[in-house]
Amino acid sequence: MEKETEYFAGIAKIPYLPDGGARDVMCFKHYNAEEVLMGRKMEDWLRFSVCYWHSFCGTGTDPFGFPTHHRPWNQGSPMEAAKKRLHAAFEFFSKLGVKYYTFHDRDMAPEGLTLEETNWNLDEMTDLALQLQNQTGVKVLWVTCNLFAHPRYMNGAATNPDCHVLAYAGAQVKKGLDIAKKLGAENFVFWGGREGFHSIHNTHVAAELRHMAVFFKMAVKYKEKIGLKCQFLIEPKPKEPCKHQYDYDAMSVIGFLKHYDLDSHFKLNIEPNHTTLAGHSYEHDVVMASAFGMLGSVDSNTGAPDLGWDTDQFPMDIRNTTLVMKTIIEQGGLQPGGLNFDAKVRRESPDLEDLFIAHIAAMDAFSRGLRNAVRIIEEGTMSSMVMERYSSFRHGIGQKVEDGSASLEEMEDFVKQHGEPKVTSGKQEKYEAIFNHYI
Ligand code: XUL
Ligand code: CO
Repeated sequence: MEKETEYFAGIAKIPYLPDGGARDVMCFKHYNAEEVLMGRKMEDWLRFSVCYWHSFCGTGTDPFGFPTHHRPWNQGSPMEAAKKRLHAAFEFFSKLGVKYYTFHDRDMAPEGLTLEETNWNLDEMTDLALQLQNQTGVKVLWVTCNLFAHPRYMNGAATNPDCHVLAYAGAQVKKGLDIAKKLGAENFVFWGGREGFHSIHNTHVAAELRHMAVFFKMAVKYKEKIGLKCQFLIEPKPKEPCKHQYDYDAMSVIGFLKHYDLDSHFKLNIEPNHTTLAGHSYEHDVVMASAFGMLGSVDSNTGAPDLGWDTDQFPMDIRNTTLVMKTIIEQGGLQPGGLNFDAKVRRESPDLEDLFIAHIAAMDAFSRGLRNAVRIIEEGTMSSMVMERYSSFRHGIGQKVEDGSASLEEMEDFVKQHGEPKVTSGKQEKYEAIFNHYI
């Protein structure tokens, strides 16, 4: 057999060198995969995943400029390039030491002239993917269907006003679920980039939401039929490409799922850059989804607040990673989800080594976040302050409110007996000072 090209020649398996200096960027200084923290290996808390589309399909184009990333695997016919890309990706995963990857159906294999031809391309490419997965031990964190790039989807997929387009999306998802099963994907994501509207004048919002719910129900039914064991995830985003997207943020999606009785079949894949686009703080939707038992996975990236669009940058801020990891530990981990780097190296970072530097730095940022969160939780200073803050709910009238047995009449009796509540400081600055102690 012909020997496969080495795409990242000169780069060996990335080592853990905790004493590395400031200029040593091709090593982990904090991520030590096998090290056990709070009873679990770092790699199992973090479950890092590389996304296929940005790192292997991205070319550095932006709305104003041509490609700047000329990758050696983008050569030959579309299918030849797809195979080279897959080999390059698995070399990258192995050298980086990441156990998971994520992809859209259309990143993996080019679309043909008909649905049948497209599906043959997918069959051929996923045969190769399965072979490479078995050789390297790298697994699929999640698969998703690209229901937004092709012109047929310009008015939406599951919410398209034309049922013919909805049918196409359904056929595509059916195949997506088949390949999820074939490759042993642990999750399946729905991101509705064009499920929304640009003009309220031409949009029947109630009908579109109903159709989207029916679409999800068909997916649940087919998943059960083929015995696919994976977690379904919806990824909220408020806008871009639509002016308004139905899956606006965590709470909108949770409300939608509950309304249509779909909440037992889905969790959320939260992407912080989408959260900040919705006008929330970085950690907001991670915390909100977790509070409802709905946090399934995280597309670990960050935006640039001064730009205000989806810049998909690698997460580098230790405050943010600490808050996310604290939430993840508190809910007992993210499995079967993970931390997927839905992030792209900048257009101005075209070197192949930039792909490594970006992932290593982001993995270290999350490892520092994990280490900080472990200290915060193990030392318990903040949690005991929070416990104390809510202590009135542990006895008497508070306990009755807590267990749902209280009435308004009892509230009135209580106030008549005890008068005015005393003014209590929220101690925000004290919490912030303590949090900073761990960063
Ligand atoms: C788009 C986005 C997608 C989803 C998968 O903003 O985040 O890449 O993660 O379709
Ligand atoms: Co994403």
